Amino acid sequence: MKGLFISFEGTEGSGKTTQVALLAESLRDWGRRVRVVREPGGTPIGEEIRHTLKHSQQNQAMAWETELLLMNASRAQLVREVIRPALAAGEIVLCDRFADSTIAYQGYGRGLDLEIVRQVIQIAVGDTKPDLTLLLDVPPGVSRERLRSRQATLPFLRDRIEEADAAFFERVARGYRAIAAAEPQRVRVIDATGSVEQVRAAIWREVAPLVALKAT
Ligand code: T5A
Repeated sequence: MKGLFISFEGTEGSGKTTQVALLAESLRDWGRRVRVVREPGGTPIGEEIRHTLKHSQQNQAMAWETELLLMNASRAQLVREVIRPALAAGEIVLCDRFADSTIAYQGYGRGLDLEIVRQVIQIAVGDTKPDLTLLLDVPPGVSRERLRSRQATLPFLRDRIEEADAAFFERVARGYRAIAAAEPQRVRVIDATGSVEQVRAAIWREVAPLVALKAT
C-alpha cells in the first residue's frame, strides 16, 4: 500500500523542525514506519547543496535563479533517492519544507516569475506531491523572537537566506497565505503561536484521521 507524504511549511522559526520530530515520535508510538527528511538536504548530495545555499563563504553573489535551481536540484535527488522508495514501501514521509517553500521564497520572496518557478518544481517532483501540508503560522515578531533566543544558545553560523530584510519575509508570508487559500484541502493552517504541546495537539488533530484511513 502506498504510504503517506506530509510536508511542513512556514516562515523561519515557526517550529517546523520541533514539530516534525514530535509527530514522528507520536506516529512511531502508534506503530507506524516513519521517514523524516528536510529540504534543502536530506541526501548526501542534497546536504552539500544545502551548505552551498546557506553557509558557504563563497555564496554571497548567488543569483536568484541559481538559488531556484539549487533548491530543486536538492529536491530532485531527495524525491528519487528517498521519498519515492519510502512511499512505495508504505512508510509515512515527514518532510521539513518541500515545494511550497520554493513558491513562497523564490516566487513571492525573490520575485521570480511564478510560472517558471512552477515549471522548475515540476521537473524536480513529477507526480510526487504531499497528501497533506501543515503550514505553521506565526506573526513575524514571534518568528524573530524564537530565532533570537535560539541564536543566543548556539555558536554563530552565517545563513545567507536569513540575511534578507523584513520586507522579503513579509512577501514570503504573503506567498504562504496565497498557497493556503488556493489549496485548502491539502494545506492546513496551524496556529503555531501557542506552546509546543498546544501546536503538537493541533497537528495531531489533522494527521490522526488521515493516518488511520490511509497508512499501513
Ligand atoms: N528555502 C527552503 C527556500 O528558500 N526555498 C526552498 O525551496 C526551500 C526548501 C532552510 C532555508 O531555505 C529556504 C528557507 C530557509 O531559509 P532551515 O535552516 O531548514 O533553512 O530553516 P527553517 O526551515 O526556517 O528552520 P528553522 O530551524 O529556522 O525554523 P523551524 O524549523 O520552523 O523552527 P524550530 O522548530 O527550529 O524552532 C525554532 C526555535 O523556536 C523554539 C525552538 O525550540 C527553537 O529554539 N520553538 C518554540 N518556542 C516557543 N513555542 C513554540 N511553540 C516553539 N516551537 C519551537
